[in-house]
Amino acid sequence: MEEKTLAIIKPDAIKKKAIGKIIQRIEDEGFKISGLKMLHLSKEEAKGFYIIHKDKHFYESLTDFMSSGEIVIMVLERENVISHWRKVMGVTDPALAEPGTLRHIFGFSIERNAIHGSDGPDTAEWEIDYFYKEKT
Ligand code: FUP
Repeated sequence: MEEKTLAIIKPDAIKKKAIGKIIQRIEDEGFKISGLKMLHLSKEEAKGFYIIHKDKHFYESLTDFMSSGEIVIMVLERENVISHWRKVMGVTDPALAEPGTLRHIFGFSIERNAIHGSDGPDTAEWEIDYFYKEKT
């Protein structure tokens, strides 16, 4: 089976009406979109998703931002999907992201950086489960 990753279009990019442009880029880059949904996370859901950062100084602010509006969640597939998506997305801080990357084009700050992508196979599996596994 091909590798999968979790991609998120964050609230800042949604407010900029960039969903269409970002999905076009995803298709142009050869990704298959095998899951897609729009959600508005509660503060608790955002905190759960970023639990790995719970002791960081930016945790409160990041989870406020991520629960401030709708987001679009996607499961992407492709050869080398995790590394290719991170390349298309660009580094965390939009000011340092290479021209042409999504964070360079649509990001505003290290927090409001428009896009998310899993950082490895275990994280991808955990993140996909977080949004797709039936909660019992
Ligand atoms: P990335 O894998 O590029 O999304 O980056 P990180 O895992 O380092 O960061 C996770 C999230 O925390 C990012 F969406 C941005 C946010 N963040 C901040 O809000 N402030 C910081 O100083 C660092 C990261």
